[in-house]
This record gives sequence, C-alpha cells and structure tokens, in this order.
Amino acid sequence: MAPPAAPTAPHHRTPLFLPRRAAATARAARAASLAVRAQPNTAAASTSAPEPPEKFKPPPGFKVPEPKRFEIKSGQQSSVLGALLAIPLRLGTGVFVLGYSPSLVSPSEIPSDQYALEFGAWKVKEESKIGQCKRPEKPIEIYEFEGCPFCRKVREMVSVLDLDVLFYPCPRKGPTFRPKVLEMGGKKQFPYMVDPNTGVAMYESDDIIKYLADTYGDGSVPIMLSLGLLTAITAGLATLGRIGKGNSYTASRIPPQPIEIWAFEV
Ligand SMILES: N[C@@H](CCC(=O)N[C@@H](CS)C(=O)NCC(=O)O)C(=O)O
Repeated sequence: MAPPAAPTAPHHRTPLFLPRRAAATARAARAASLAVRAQPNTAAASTSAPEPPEKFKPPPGFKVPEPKRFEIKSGQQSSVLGALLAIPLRLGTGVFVLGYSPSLVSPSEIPSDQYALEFGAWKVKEESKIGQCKRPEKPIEIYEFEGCPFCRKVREMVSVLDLDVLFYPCPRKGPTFRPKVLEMGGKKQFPYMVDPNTGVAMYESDDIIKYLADTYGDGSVPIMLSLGLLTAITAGLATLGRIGKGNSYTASRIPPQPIEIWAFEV
C-alpha cells in the first residue's frame, strides 16, 4: 500500500538545496510508481505483442521555461546565507556521492548523448561507486525534522548513497507523523527509519547510517559521519544558521500525494 502523503518538508526543504527533503519524498513516490509499472502483465504477454515503454510527457499546458541566470529570490538572501553555514562545518559531506571522483578528459571520451561540465578544452568526467551498489526497490521511510542534528546526519548519508527516501516531517508538536513513530517504535525519538524492503526499523542515527552503508553502499561511512561527538556537534552547529526553522509545527494541509523534491543535504 502506498505510504500516506507527506507534507512538504519545511523546506525542502524547501530551499532548493535542502536535501532532506531530500527529500525524497517525491523520488520515493516516483520509484514506487515506476516499480509498479514495471510489473509484467502476464495475461497480455501470452496473447499480444509487448506494449511499448511508457513515455514521460509534460503535464497539459506545460510551457518550457526560458533559461534564466541563477539568482536568489529577493528577501531570501539571509535565509540562504544561514543555510550555507553548514557547508564549512560539515565539509560538504552530503554534496558528494559515494566514491565520487571527477577527472578532466578529452571531449571525445564523453558519449555525445551524455552531459558533462566543460572546463576550457576539457570535459569533466564524473564517476562514483553508486552504480555498483544495491538500490532499494521501495523507498526507505525516514521520520525526522530539519532542525534535528541527528536527523541531519542521516540526511547526509541519504545524499551520499543517492537513495530514494520518503521523508515524514516530524517537527515538535507535529500532530501528523509523530504519533505514528510512537506507535511503531515505542518512543518519540527522531530520526526513526523503516526499510520496507527488509522489514528493518530502527532509531539511533549512527545505527541507521551504518545500516544504510551496509545495505545500500559499500559498508563505508564518510569520516565526517564517523566522529561521534564531533559529528553531533558540527551537525548541531550547522543547523544554527537556520535559526530554529523546521523545528516546530505550523498548521498545514497534507497534500494528497507526496511532494517530490530533488535535492541533497549540503
Ligand atoms: N542518540 C539519538 C539521539 C536522537 C535525539 O535525541 N533526537 C531528538 C531530536 S534532535 C529527539 O528525538 N527529541 C525528542 C523529541 O523531539 O520529541 C540519535 O543519535 O539518533
């Protein structure tokens, strides 16, 4: 059964780069729907030719937007600057996927249908280990909230492993998903993870990170997520620039479908 609709993460993070939100929320939904569509129709298969693969189409009335220069919306500069504080504190842990390695190559080394950054006469070839890692069939479910440093650690690991995740925002006093965590795990503590692919559910950020690394990575955990108290302190300081945003519940409507956000935790 499809998981309940999740409200947009606060941001997700609303801010474009907020990973959490990494959200995954949407990606999870997308993965789930793709997984369902991928099921062969055995009855039809025996009597008729296979159906052509479904094509992705823009919604009716969609107009391709004009490319615009990057800019920060007026009035949002301080908000973005506050969020950027996390980058030096966390050394950009969630920015790079597992085994990321860029190299400058001759343009002829990049297939013509593949995008690559250009750098003078060179192109940037980007490689990672993710292609060799197992992918979850159904999105992993994570109950958490933005201002929680332990949740941030898990969101960084989600980014490192490039996972589809259904995030359930659980801000303080949040009436929607908090009670569910108490029901499922026995206590209101965040983050809480449920992996519907394996039936595993757990609290404790370090345990979740290790579980994700072992199950969907190569078993390694980035150094900035392995430093114990120092990891917790820097993750906590990284949330300071957001001055408490994403901690408390604001009355809201739950969207009928999970919101899709493509992002990563900086
Ligand atoms: N050792 C736990 C600590 C988790 C924790 O203390 N989370 C806080 C939020 S930052 C919490 O659940 N507080 C109770 C609440 O928000 O109701 C971990 O690493 O996951």
